[in-house]
Amino acid sequence: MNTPSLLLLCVLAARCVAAPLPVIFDTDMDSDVDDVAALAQLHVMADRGEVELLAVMVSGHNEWSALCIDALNTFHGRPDLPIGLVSGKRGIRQHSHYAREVAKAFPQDFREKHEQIEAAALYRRLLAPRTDRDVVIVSVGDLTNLAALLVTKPDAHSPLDGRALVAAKVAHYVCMGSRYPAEVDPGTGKWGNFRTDPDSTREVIERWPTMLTFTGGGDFADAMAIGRQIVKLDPKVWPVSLAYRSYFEKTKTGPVRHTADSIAVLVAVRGFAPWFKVVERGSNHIDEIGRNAWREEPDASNQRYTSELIEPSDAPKIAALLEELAMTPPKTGLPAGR
Ligand SMILES: [Ca+2]
Ligand SMILES: [Ca+2]
Repeated sequence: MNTPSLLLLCVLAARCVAAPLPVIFDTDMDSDVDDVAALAQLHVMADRGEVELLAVMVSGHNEWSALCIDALNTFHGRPDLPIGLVSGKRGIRQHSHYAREVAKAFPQDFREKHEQIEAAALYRRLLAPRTDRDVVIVSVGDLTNLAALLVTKPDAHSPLDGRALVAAKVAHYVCMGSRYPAEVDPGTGKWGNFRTDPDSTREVIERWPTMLTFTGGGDFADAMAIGRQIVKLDPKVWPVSLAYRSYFEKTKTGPVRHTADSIAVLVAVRGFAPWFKVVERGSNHIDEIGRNAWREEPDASNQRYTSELIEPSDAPKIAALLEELAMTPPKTGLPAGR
């Protein structure tokens, strides 16, 4: 082979290796524990070159959530990863059975070393300099931060308002929330990510300008529950193990927990194939208390959901994959001397 064709081959080969997917993770990191496994999975995918983790946003007012996130980020070798905080009166405070425990047991310096920045401002700062419409947002908590982002005004980072900035820079938003095709619980419980802040939920879903994929919870995520292997890890070494142990102990549940947030991460990074059935036609409607119903009409071409497996018998296989990802040691190695 002559030199020019060898060069061409090299260029083509380089192009075939996909660039890491730039991801912003927006989490409540409070009431439920599946956020911990989901964040661990994103870090492992970043270690493997699948993902470039740009930041983590906290969607609720629990004072331990950001510290817990920083402890997880530090464990995975990303101690300085930016963390954005919820702002305004819409964000709610939910109790956590693990965030304080993880924040106190593992190294983190969120209060001492990190910029205390509102999530909407951090979104703007991260999105503005992107050169392609390539960022993927995964929300596995309340939609409070994203509603705040959409109504931001032009600033020093960008002449675009929030919605235009999202339209220009965000390729895809994957939203873990509620159940499909509809959630019908008449109670007033604030659960499932949509009912916690219904106004923000409605605004985001009605106004989101790019592709929006919903992933469901309930039986769908229960079928892929994990935790049996995670809790076998040493909780003095592994924050994910401490989080799941603490959650199971305090809620008197276990030995497994659903993977709603992990499924959202998997879909965002690796897509639907070969497991997840997709419903393209229709759009998601949110009532006054935050219950959703998927309606075939009107069709929103940018909205779709998955809440069912193509082959239900694949559930254990997917659960095993999710648990293995959450238990993969950081590329930087396990912390020494603990
Ligand atoms: Ca830190
Ligand atoms: Ca969550």
